[in-house]
Amino acid sequence: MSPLDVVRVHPLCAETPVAALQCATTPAESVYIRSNFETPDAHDAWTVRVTGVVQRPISLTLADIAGLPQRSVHVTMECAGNWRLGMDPVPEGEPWRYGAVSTTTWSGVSLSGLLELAGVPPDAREVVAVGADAGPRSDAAGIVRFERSLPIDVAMHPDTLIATHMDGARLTPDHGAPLRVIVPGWYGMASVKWLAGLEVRTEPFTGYFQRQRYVYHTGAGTIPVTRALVKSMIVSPLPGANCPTDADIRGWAWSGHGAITQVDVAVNDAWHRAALGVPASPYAWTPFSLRTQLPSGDVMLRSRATDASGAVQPDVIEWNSLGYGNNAVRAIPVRVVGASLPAADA
Ligand SMILES: Nc1nc2c(c(=O)[nH]1)N[C@H]1C(S)=C(S)[C@@H](COP(=O)(O)O)O[C@H]1N2
Ligand SMILES: [Mo]
Repeated sequence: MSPLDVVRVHPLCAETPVAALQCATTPAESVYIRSNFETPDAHDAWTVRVTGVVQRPISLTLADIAGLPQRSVHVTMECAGNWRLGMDPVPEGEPWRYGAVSTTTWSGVSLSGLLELAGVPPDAREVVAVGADAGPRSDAAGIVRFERSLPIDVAMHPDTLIATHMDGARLTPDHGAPLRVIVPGWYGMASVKWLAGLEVRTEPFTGYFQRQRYVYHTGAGTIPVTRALVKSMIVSPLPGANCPTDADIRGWAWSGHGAITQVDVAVNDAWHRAALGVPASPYAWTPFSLRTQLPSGDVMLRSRATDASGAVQPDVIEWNSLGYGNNAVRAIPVRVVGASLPAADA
């Protein structure tokens, strides 16, 4: 079995396969990949420049960064376009199914450490992370660079990292070697790969990937895509599976707006409260499970998560033209074949 389900080869976009989605920590070779441009070449002379309204513009080498205090975060990261194919009509963009989400450990240094070395003035409002990748876009003039801005408080949070490692090994080229940003709780677009610079600003950044992409375009206006919306995913049984009547329904729930407080699972139209497990970290998905009797025949399973902010997954997503943030409750059709699992005490 291939470790990734490739959606597009150039630039590489690939999903985590369903089998790997069952794992609490995604096997490193199956962590999804989403690149807007071809992967730039990493080299030992790589530097990150910290510029803008800072007190002292600086340039750090890989050795400088290796010398700063090290920190790790264990994070569920989801692409804002995950589950785009579930929208009707399907919006433009990569045709992601359910696998543009993964959970792994990222290690490196706090981004704030670099900002503090450069000196952040009190009126700083945003920090733009500048990627080394760029290319033409059909709806923009000239060459567009991958750049995204973060509010200053998010950039200064100790768990917002500049990562050098994923799952204990050096970043691979497709995951952003030699340096990338990791912003726990935010959709993936904030976690800029191939980090070449940080620009501290007092005025809002209006680059292509800030204002023309990674925004919710709805009839009502344009809203930036930021934190991940509350979502859940049943990973067992799989859609189309043959299930015994004595079923153990399991999955993951996550949100960038707070801890998961409740997951409900529906068997056809009857909703049951699922048991919640303990997430591996505050930024990682929460396991849920429901052991229940299923009726024979064709059965529809659904899951609905609630987070600490009170946000609940909607039954139907508000369509947006770029197809972001599809966190609608998903229906999993299964066929219940009657045979029972052995009783737990047998
Ligand atoms: N420089 C750069 N950073 C980037 C991107 C990109 O195209 N270029 N894609 C973003 C998007 S949309 C996502 S979902 C994540 C994916 O990170 P991964 O490929 O390591 O899974 O990277 C983000 N960082
Ligand atoms: Mo993404």
